[in-house]
Amino acid sequence: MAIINQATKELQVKIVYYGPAGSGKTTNLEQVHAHVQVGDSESKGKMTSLATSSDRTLFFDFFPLETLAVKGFKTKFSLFTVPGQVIYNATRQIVLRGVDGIVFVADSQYEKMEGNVEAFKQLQENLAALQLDLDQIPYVLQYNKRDLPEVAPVEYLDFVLNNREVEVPAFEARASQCEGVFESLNTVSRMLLRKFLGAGATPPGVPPA
Ligand SMILES: Nc1nc2c(ncn2[C@@H]2O[C@H](COP(=O)(O)OP(=O)(O)O)[C@@H](O)[C@H]2O)c(=O)[nH]1
Ligand SMILES: [Mg+2]
Repeated sequence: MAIINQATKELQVKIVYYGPAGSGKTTNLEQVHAHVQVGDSESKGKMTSLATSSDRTLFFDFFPLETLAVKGFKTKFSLFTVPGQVIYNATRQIVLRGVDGIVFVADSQYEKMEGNVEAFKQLQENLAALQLDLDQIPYVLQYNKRDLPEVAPVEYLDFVLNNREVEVPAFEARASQCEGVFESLNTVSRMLLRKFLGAGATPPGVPPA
């Protein structure tokens, strides 16, 4: 749940990277952490691991340079990944608590389609368990690993994952090359800023050229 502090003029939003194991969620966070533009070193938190397991929940937050002046509000973005392995569903639910926006990271490879579908279905179930509804939460789809040979066409991924009542923005990505990473983050951030501040487009930051 976004926190709007009228006294300090701070908006705090929580974005969760969700998807099947190995789709590239951690890679997204690492790329954002490495490349996001912030005002000074204090505006970017350390990448923190919330749990000790082979597939960790990662977290960091930052105040991007570009959003400092949206309606006088400073916006703090908190980014989380969830562990993708099946056994960690309890952790995924905990991480989803208070979520404002979601980047669903799908693995574009044909052989991963069932895992994508399963994770997407489980996302909705996990939200329902928290009395949340995906229809009420801004989210984008990221079709990652486009560099690999056996990937499904975008149309197919759209057909499988983006066929709900409202079509959402979807991005092709090569997260390990930082391609599509900021496109996804900026878009979901823009949706959040619009929702909570009614502000126009103000992406959280582009990586250096
Ligand atoms: N070929 C390719 N590999 C990727 C891409 N993005 C991530 N990976 C790799 O996929 C593996 C799983 O990525 P990771 O971020 O740990 O997935 P997570 O389980 O969703 O957090 C790692 O070896 C990454 O380097 C991509 O765009 N293309
Ligand atoms: Mg991971």
